[in-house]
Amino acid sequence: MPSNQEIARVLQELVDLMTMAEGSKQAFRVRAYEKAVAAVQALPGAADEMTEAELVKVPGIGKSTAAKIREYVDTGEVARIVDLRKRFPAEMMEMTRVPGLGPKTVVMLRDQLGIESVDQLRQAIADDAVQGVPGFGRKSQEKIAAAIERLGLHGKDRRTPIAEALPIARDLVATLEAMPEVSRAQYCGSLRRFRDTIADIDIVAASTKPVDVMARFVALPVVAEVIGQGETKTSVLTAAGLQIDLRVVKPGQFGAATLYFTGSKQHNIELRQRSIDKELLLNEYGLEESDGGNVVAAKTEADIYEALDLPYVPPEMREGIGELSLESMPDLVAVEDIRGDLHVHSTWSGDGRSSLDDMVAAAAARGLEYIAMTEHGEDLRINGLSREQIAAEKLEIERLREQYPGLTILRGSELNIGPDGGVDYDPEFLAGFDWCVASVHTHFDLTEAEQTDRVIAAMHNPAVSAIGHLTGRRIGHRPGIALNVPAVFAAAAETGTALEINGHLHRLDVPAELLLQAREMDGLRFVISTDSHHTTEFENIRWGVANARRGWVRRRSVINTLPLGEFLAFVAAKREA
Ligand code: DGT
Ligand code: CA
Ligand code: ZN
Repeated sequence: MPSNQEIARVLQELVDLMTMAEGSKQAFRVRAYEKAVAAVQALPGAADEMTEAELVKVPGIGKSTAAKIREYVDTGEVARIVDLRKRFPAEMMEMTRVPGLGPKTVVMLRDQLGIESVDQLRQAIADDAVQGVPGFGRKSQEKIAAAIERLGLHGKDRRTPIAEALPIARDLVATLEAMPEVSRAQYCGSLRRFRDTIADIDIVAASTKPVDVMARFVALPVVAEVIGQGETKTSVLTAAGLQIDLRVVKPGQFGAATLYFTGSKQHNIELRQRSIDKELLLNEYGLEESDGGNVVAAKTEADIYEALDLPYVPPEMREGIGELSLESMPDLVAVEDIRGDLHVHSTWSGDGRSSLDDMVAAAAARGLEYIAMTEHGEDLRINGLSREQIAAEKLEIERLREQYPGLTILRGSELNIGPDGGVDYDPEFLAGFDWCVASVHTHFDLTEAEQTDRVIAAMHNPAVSAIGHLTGRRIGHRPGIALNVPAVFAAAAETGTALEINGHLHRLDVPAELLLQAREMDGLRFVISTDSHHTTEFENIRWGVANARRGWVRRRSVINTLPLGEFLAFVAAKREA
């Protein structure tokens, strides 16, 4: 029953726990499990239907991993993980999210000072109790304290990155919908609005048998602890301490419930006010007449908006920031509009995990009209491509172009923006590429003025058609670089440089809050890309689009919704300017 995604997640937990146990990401067993995660994600069939012998035959899955997969499928648990969780509790694991805290340091903090959580570390730094511990000089203490604040990793305000929560919620919805008692299920709350971090997962299910549904829910392997179990609401915790609230409602009230629990609170308040003005009453059960209680709408969200004479508001826009005052909704970009993917890596890049042939085949199978292969530029150590490698890759691309006449394969590069705004190669060599995206991969600590200058300098390079993952943030792990955002947006519009909206769930970069700042700007153009390093990651286009929608990005400002000719004209316009 567990999906490949769920199994991959279990193995990923094993990777994280083993990293702690071995003290290094490079340890042999850590690498072995890491390979297995990728192998399971890439499996064409269902892993839970494979025998141990079949699993071992899959490249990347060893004997011990195969046994653990079967153990999980058969028992809903892996004994090794249960053991390791006792040694390294979730709160301790969370400490490794703080930049600068590797597994060895975390273990040392516990062994020497008894520090077992981010909260305790924060307190210890404040009390000046970490002096003398190697790696905790005055300067690094300040850095770590600042990172803890910025990442919101402490106290009741602790938030979980979307990359962790979304797969759990999607699996849970699929599991609930597969139950015979459940007619519909939907994750709601901040996750459905596509915030990049969430406090808890809110799920609504429609059923006439709530007691049965709750009983099945608390028995699922994802549930580590039950906080409260009732007929309409049950709250549980995952092993990582993430809270999940499940509400079961009658099928006829499903729309009213998902609307209410999707929020935001501010959006709900405004909807309720609007209802009162119409002598109606809105709550999680439905929209009814204030006198008499006749139900006007409840089954679907669309029914309720319509009854309030409002256009349907997409979940990503429900923040109470003016969306209910609009005459009509903006023509937001949608997944179906996307024709090309302009940020794609293969094993030619050191960190790519699928071959060029496989990446191109996957892009063609998805029906993409054009892609750009953007391997890392030579300045990126280990992962970058020399000019000779670029020349060799060119031959491969030419062969693939003949093999896939329906797909246009652009030859590109992901260039590295140096501290002064310079990029890889030289102008003549750069002119040979069809499309280049330039990104910040180093020097994250420069001042706002320095970062702004370097990004704008890169925009003035005619070969740079787009800026990749603008802030360089890793959600929940590394904050973005300091930037003068209005100045960067103005320069992008002026130079005809597109801003990438990176769909990787760890990045979602440009962040939606920044996109919202650009919603009145007319000249700015975006490109929504997956930054795929594996064939399965083309799927991330959904998340890039969702992030764009949360930032109110319209279809017409996204250049990879354009037919190929118009898209290439955008690239040419900057080069010829
Ligand atoms: P989170 O969990 O902090 O990431 O953000 P949300 O938006 O998921 O907030 P949460 O989980 O507290 O509540 C889920 C939704 O339920 C919220 O977006 C709107 C609705 N809701 C919760 N409390 C209230 C309330 O006091 N008034 C109204 N109108 N709606 C509420
Ligand atoms: Ca929530
Ligand atoms: Zn990059």
